[in-house]
Amino acid sequence: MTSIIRPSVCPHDCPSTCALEVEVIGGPGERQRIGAVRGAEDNSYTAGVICAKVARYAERANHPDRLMQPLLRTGPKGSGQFREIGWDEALDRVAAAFTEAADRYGPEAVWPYYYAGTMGLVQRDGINRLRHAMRYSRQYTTICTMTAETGWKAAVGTITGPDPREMAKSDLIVVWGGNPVNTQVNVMTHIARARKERGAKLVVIDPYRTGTAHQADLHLALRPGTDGALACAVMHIAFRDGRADRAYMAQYADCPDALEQHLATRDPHWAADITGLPVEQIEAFARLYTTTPRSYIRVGYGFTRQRNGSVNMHAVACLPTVTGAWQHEGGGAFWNNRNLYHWNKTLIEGLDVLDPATRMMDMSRIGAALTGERSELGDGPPVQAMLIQSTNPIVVAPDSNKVRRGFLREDLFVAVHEQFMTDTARHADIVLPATMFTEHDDIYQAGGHSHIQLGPKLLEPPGECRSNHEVIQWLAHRLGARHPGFGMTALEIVDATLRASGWPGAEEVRQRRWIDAQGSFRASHFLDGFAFPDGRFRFAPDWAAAGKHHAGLPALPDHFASSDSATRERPFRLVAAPARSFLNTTFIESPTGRKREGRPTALLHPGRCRKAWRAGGRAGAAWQCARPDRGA
Ligand SMILES: Nc1nc2c(c(=O)[nH]1)N[C@H]1C(S)=C(S)[C@@H](COP(=O)(O)OP(=O)(O)OC[C@H]3O[C@@H](n4cnc5c(=O)[nH]c(N)nc54)[C@H](O)[C@@H]3O)O[C@H]1N2
Ligand SMILES: Nc1nc2c(c(=O)[nH]1)N[C@H]1C(S)=C(S)[C@@H](COP(=O)(O)OP(=O)(O)OC[C@H]3O[C@@H](n4cnc5c(=O)[nH]c(N)nc54)[C@H](O)[C@@H]3O)O[C@H]1N2
Ligand code: SF4
Ligand SMILES: [Mo]
Repeated sequence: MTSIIRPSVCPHDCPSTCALEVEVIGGPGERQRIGAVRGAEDNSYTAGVICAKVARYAERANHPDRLMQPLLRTGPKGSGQFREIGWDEALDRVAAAFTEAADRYGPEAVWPYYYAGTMGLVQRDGINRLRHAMRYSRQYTTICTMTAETGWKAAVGTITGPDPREMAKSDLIVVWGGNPVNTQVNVMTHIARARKERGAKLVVIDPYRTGTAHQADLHLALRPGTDGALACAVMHIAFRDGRADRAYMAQYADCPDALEQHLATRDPHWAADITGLPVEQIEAFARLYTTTPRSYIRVGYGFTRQRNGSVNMHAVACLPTVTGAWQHEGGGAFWNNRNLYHWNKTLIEGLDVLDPATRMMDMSRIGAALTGERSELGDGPPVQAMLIQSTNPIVVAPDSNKVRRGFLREDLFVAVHEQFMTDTARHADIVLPATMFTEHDDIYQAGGHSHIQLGPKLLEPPGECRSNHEVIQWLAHRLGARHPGFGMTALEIVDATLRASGWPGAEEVRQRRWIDAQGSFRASHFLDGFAFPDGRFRFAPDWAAAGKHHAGLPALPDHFASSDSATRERPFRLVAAPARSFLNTTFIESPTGRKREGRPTALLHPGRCRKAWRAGGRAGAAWQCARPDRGA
């Protein structure tokens, strides 16, 4: 069989958004499939490196369990009993259920629900066009990024930062609450460069000795949820030892004097008590950080997955403002580049027909919403019908028992558009088979670097798989939804969106392979100021601007003790970080990945385990562990 290599881009929810080269096996007229997948050598961020799970994507795309045909439930909810039906019948049934729910309860009884299975802008977000055109309930998109985003924006004002490729020019890289060896391998490429070429140091701040921590010169294994305390102590030391850049702060920060005064009591002893780190280790890290101008903090998501995540993110973002590291090449802090791309998503999402009066519900509270709690429903109708694309809420949303109970409701109609029979799909009334990224057109932005890339359709989908875009168009047609976007192909929407956002059109992007949207050095290092009207970084954030639940948040960076503390019955805090071979719940069907991950296990520090066991475990507490002296 013939095979050719075609350019593509990884669609998954990973900051690396790798530029790919995909082998397509089989010519026109033959049954086509994908073969080898490699990272593009000539993309300056991907630099030829991708993760192992995508390198063996053929295992996923050509998997025997892929959904190939629309399905209708024949057994009880969740039984997994379905029979195959045609697309017309499937779509007619979805449209009929939506119409019935809307007629009986009003359009807000329909709740389209999606997340990040694909990060393509058209295939992921097009569901919002249908939502807005039909005045269905809106989705407050809170999973994963909300706490991080809130903390970062409160400090910096926008979501960009110094070019991540500059890490190669840093003398110190601090990976704070992230585990890039597992979660975005390309960060390690650029760190490796800095270490090899400049002898740069790597510090990792993580409660857990991860693969990334394993490679570090210094690993600070603090208690979960105590990053704000560590950040405060480092800033305290900077002021104490005369290494705070007062001239920089006078020009670029809002209230350095108030900060200095506030930090006077946040010394390393105070932080040691909270974080569990030795004072000497805090001092050593602070010395290294405050004496290295080219210090780059690569901020992860992991440390914001705590109730005080936004406060801790804000505190960490303050560090380079105190030292002035933002000014230097290879210096500053970086979380995500989301605001680099200035998308105009009117066409994709139907923003011009959005009615702000329609109900908005928090996607993380889907359990409460589906089980009818008024805190979520407000004074609106119950949720009676859903279309779910690109997400697996029964497994990924919090309070999963409640989520499952909601999905078992007999009077709830659910259509799930999926590539595999996930737990969520198993609970659906109708299952629709979805394409994979090589089987549809889309455009992608990178969170962890600065490229816009086109991911073109490379081969015909197998079986009856159809894209998210096609399903939205067909449903819009059946439901009588009106919007110019409903008459366009995915590629036409890509092209129009690029142009409306000030970028070249789709054909030019295809020819150039990617657009590097990185701003100038001055802009990305905030040399003309941070993204607030007065240009000043916020040591004192305006939490009220972020949302209504701001009461009690600290006025300046601090340890915000909002997490549950250990008790005799519940002496541990679980850190549930991503597996290397899976991506959230994607890739769990991969035989190689399953073999590598084995069964889920929780790791306990042997000393802690022994102590807790002595204190209460024996007496039949809520947790159990193997006898600690035999190793847990
Ligand atoms: N292989 C793989 N890659 C992935 C994913 C995956 O599931 N698997 N998921 C993707 C997605 S959606 C995301 S959002 C990113 C996330 O990727 P990262 O930004 O790397 O974040 P996490 O992996 O969630 O957590 C990183 C680390 O934070 C640590 N951590 C937990 N609590 C704390 C704390 O309180 N303080 C500190 N300092 N550290 C803490 C955890 O031990 C973990 O090692 O990865 C993406 N890439
Ligand atoms: N238990 C658990 N919970 C988690 C996490 C975790 O790792 N474990 N991670 C947390 C984080 S950081 C995040 S970001 C969220 C992620 O939560 P989700 O966005 O729900 O991510 P996944 O669980 O990977 O589910 C994505 C689903 O989309 C499907 N999919 C992929 N591409 C397409 C497509 O083009 N069309 C359609 N229709 N479907 C597609 C995949 O087959 C997969 O089943 O979960 C959060 N919650
Ligand atoms: S590292 Fe992330 S973006 Fe790159 S191929 Fe793997 S999952 Fe995709
Ligand atoms: Mo995520």
